[in-house]
Amino acid sequence: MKHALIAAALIAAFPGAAVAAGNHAGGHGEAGMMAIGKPGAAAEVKRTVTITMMENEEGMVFEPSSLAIEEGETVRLKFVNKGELDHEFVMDVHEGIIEHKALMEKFPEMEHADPNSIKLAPGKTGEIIWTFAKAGDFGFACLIPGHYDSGMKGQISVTH
Ligand SMILES: [Cu+2]
Repeated sequence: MKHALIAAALIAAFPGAAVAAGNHAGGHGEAGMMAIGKPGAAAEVKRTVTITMMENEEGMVFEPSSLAIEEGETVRLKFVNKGELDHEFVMDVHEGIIEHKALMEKFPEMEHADPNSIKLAPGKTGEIIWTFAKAGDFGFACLIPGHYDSGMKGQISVTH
């Protein structure tokens, strides 16, 4: 309910916000398909990558901060929040991340339940199984205000 109200407020405030807050599925035909791919099936997983979220002396980081994936590959992304703060992971095209970051700064309470994102409290673990259907350069980030600017961002390179 809270989310619906915020969404309505966003759409009222920014006519373009529905696109930024949505799943970017529009116009691509296949349900759930984003430029970066779509939720994958566990049976298709060939590889597991563990991504740690944490704070360190320099700021906040993802470890590793870059992923190299083959087009069409389904990967189990496992997340461990080893920090003392909540962190999240959102993956998207770079423009999508920048738009979403601006929205989060305006509406810091915004929660997302998009399949391409996960938010973890300190000490928690989670996973996303994802099919990187198309080649391209993508990004990931923690969009909790201040975290991206402290270093919580990375790159996903999907190649043929
Ligand atoms: Cu964070």
